[in-house]
Amino acid sequence: RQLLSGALALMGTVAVPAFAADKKVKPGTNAALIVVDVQNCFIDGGTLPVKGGAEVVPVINKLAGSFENIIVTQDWHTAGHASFASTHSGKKPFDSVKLGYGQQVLWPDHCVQGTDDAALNKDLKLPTAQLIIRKGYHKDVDSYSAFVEADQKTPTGLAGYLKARGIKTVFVTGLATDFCVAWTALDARKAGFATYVIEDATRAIDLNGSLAAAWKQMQAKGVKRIQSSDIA
Ligand code: VGL
Ligand code: ZN
Repeated sequence: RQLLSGALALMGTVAVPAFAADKKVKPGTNAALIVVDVQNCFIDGGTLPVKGGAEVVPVINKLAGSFENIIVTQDWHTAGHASFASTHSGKKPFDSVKLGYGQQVLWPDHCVQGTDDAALNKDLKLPTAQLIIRKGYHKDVDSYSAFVEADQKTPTGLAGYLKARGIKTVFVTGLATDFCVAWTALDARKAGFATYVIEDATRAIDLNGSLAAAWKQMQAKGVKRIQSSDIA
């Protein structure tokens, strides 16, 4: 019995560090950090604040040091955009409506092109970011995803850009977990990228169970759910 417990104790000491080391992910030169919509609109004081949105900023600033390639996105709507409740008579924010391409959640007016509300949050410090990609700028089509608009066919150009640069793996962060982060991660998988979402570098809107549904879909499509502490 003594021998057995000794062996188990030894296995324990060996197994724990090996498992932890296995779990750390080191982003290589062919990996990119995608920072989704860390804009004033989605942070307290903005037009569509995400609970705890400001808390992702220091996490993302720190993660940036582990990446050679960083892409930033901005939700960038026209005034009177189709995703705004105010555009549809009798509708209020968080209602939904059927548009040409399918069901659309309606939001407060937010992230209007060129406004301070649509600017990147001033505490976000990403001097090494290489591309800022804007989305949602077609008046009649929303775009949660940084890759493809809500019509499911109009590309933003991001997949082509990443492929042209030899990027194979993307790590998605930002706001909001269950909308723009999830749709971006799902489309990254569709485009053939290995895809991670760094959970503590995101915050969710969580509308009618949308957060749990988003994780379920992402996990079904092979998106890996990790924490910033898992990045080497
Ligand atoms: C977003 C709702 C509307 C997001 C953008 O960035 O997740 N959510 N527009
Ligand atoms: Zn939007």
